Amino acid sequence: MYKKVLSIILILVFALTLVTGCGGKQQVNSNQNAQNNQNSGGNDQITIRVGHVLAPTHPYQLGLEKFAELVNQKTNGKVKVEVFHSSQLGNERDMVEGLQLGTLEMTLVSTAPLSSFTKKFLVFDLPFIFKDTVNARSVVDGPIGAELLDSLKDQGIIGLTYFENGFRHVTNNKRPIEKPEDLKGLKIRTMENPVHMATFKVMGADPTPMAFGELFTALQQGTIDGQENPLPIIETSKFYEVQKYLSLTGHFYAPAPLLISKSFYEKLSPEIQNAIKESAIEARDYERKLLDDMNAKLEDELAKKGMQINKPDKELFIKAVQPVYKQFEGDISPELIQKVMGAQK
Ligand code: EAX
Repeated sequence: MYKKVLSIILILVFALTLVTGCGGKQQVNSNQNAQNNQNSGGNDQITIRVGHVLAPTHPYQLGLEKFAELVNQKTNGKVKVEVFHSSQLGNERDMVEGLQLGTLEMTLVSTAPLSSFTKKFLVFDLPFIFKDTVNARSVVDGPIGAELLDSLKDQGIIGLTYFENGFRHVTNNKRPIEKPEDLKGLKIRTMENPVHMATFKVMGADPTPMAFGELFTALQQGTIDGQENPLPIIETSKFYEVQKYLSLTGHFYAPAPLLISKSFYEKLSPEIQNAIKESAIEARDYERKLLDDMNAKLEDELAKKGMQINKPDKELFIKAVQPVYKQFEGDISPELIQKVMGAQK
C-alpha cells in the first residue's frame, strides 16, 4: 500500500515538474513579448532584436550597429536595438516567419527568401535585370521598390528600406567559369529561390538550395562544388579559404530589405516609429558606403588570398539565361519586368 501511494506521489510530482518546466519556457517567451508589448506604450525601455546571417565584420552588421546607435539617440535612450549576426536567431526564412509570429522584432535579409512569402519580389531576383549598382539603388529606393515593400504588409511585415547585399559572382573548386557551359554538372549552392535555381539549371549546373548558415561547411566538405555571393560576403565569410576560382559574373543583384514585425511596429508611438524610419534610411546610406569602399579593393585582396579571378564576357551569360524570363512569366508580370527595365538609365 505504502509503495502504491509513494509511486502516485512521484508521478504527480513528475507531472507537475513537466508542466511548470515547459510552461516556464513559454512563460519566458511571453514575458519577453509582454515586456515589449507593455513597453511599446509604457515608459520603460523598449528592446528591439534584429537578426541577420552574415559575419560580424560584414556591412550588414556594421550598418545595423549604426541603426542601433541612431535609434537610441533619436529616442533619447528609450529604444535599445540588439544586433545578432551569423544566424544566431535562425536562417533568413525562420527570421521572416518570426516577424509574422511576433516572436522577433526585426531582420535584415536578401530578397531571395522572400519569394516564399510574396512572389512580387521575384522580379528583383531575375538574372541581369539591373544594369549596375546606381540603377539598382535608384529602382529599389523609388516607387517600384516601395510597391514591393508594401506587398509585405498583408504578410504581417513592414519593409523600412533596402540595405544592400550586392551583385553576386560565382566561386567554385573545379575550374574558372569563362562561359555558361563551364557550369555544366557543377553542384552550385543557391539561395532558396526558384528564379535563382532556374537560372543555374538553364546553364547546365546542378542548383542546390541551402540556408546561408550551412554553406561554409558544405564547401569545406566538398558536398557542393561552388556558390554565388557578392565579394564582401566571400571576404567576410572567408569563402576564399574553401574556394579556388572566383568568376566575376555579376549575374544577380541582391537588395537587402530591412524588415520589422507589423504587429510590433503598430504598438509603437508615432514618435518612435518616425525615429526608426529615419534611422533606417541613414543607416542604409552608411551600409552602402561601406560596401562601396570594400568592393573597390576586394578583387586585389581576394587574389592576394589565393583566389584565381577571371572576368567572363557577361553577354554570353545574359544570352544563356533568357529562357528564365519566359519561364516565370506566370509569376512575374511582363509589365513589372518592363517597369524595372524602363526605370533604368
Ligand atoms: O542575405 O544566402 C545568401 O547567399 C545571402 O547572400 C545571405 O543570406 C545574405
